[in-house]
Amino acid sequence: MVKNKKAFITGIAGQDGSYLAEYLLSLGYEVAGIVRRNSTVEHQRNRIDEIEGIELSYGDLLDQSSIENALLSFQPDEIYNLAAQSHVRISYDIPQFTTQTNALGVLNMLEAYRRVCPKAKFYQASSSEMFGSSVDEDGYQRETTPMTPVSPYGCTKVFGYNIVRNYRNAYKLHTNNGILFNHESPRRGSNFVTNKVVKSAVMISLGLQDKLELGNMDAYRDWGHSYDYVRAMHLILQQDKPGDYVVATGETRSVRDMCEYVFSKLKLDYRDYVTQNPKFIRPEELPYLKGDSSKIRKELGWELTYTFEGMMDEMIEHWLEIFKKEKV
Ligand code: F7E
Repeated sequence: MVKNKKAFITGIAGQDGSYLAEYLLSLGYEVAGIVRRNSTVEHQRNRIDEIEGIELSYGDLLDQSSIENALLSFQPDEIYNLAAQSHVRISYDIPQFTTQTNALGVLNMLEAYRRVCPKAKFYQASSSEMFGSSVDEDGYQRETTPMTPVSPYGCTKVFGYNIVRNYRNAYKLHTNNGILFNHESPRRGSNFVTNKVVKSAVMISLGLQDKLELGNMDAYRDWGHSYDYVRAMHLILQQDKPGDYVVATGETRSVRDMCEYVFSKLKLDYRDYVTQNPKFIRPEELPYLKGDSSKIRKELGWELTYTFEGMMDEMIEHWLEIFKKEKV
C-alpha cells in the first residue's frame, strides 16, 4: 500500500493555512498543524472548524520545544511555515513581536526541522512586501529584483527569506521560498483592505453602515486568490530541487479601482461613502506592486483559476449571505 504523504502546517488556522489544509487533505495527505493558545477559544479556529481530519496541537514559533515535539511525533514529509504577524500597518505598533515571530520564528522552525526531520521539504511564506520601493524598469517585481523593504514587516520577511536560502546552501536542505503577492478570499481578515472594503460596502448597501474610512487609496497592489496561491505552495514542494518563486497575477490595481469595482457591483458610487482617515495611513507606504510569475508558470506549470473580478464577486456574495441572514 502507498503511504500517505504527511504535511505539517504552521499558521493552519489562518486564511492560507485553512485553504492549504483542505487542498492537501483532498489530495490524500495526512495534515497536522500548530495553533497558538488564545483566551477566547471560540473564535480561534473558525476557519478550520468544519475541516475534518486535521491533527492539531498547541504550539508557537517562539517556543522551540513545542515545534520540536510536534515534528518529532508527526514526522512530516513536507513543512509549510505560514505562521506570522502578517499585518503590515500593525507591524509598526508591535515591531518587536513582529520581528521575533517573523524572523527569529523562521530560524526556530529551520533549527527544529534540521534536527528532527532533515529529509522533509520546507516551504517559507515569503512576501512581495520584501521588494518595498524596488521596481524593475519594465514595471514588474521578480525573483531578481533588489529587496528594499519599507516596513518592519517587510524587513522581518527579508530575514526569513535569506536564512531559508542560507540553510539550503549551508546544510543542503530542501528549503524553498514562495514570494507571494497579496492574496485574498472570503476568509481574509477584515482589517486587510479588500475584505474591509467588501464587508463595509455590503453593510452600506443593506443600510447597516453609513460610511467607510480608509487610508491611502492610491497604493497599487497585485491581488490574487488564496486558493490559487496555496496550490503554488504545494507545487513548489513537489520539485526535486529547492528554489525561490514569485507567485502573482501580473495585474495591478489601486485601492481606489478596487473600491470602484466593489461599490458599483452593489449599485453604489464609492465617492458618496468613502472618506480618508489618517489613522489608516502608514508611516512609510509601499506604493506599487506588480509581480512577474513567469518562472513558476514556465517551470512548474502553475496557472490561475480566479480572475480579480471572480474573486471580488465571491467575497461580495459571502458577506451578502451573512448580513442578509442577520437582517432576517
Ligand atoms: O493593504 C492600503 C494600504 O493591509 C493593501 C499582507 O498579506 O500583502 C498584505 O499586505 C494596501 C496598502 O495588505 C487601508 O496602505 C488603504 O497600500 O490589505 P493590506 P498589505 O499591506 O499589502 C503582503 C504581500 C503581505 O505579505 C502581508 O502579510 O491598501 N489601504 N486603506 C489600507 N489597508 C488597510 N489594511 N486598511 C485600510 O483602511
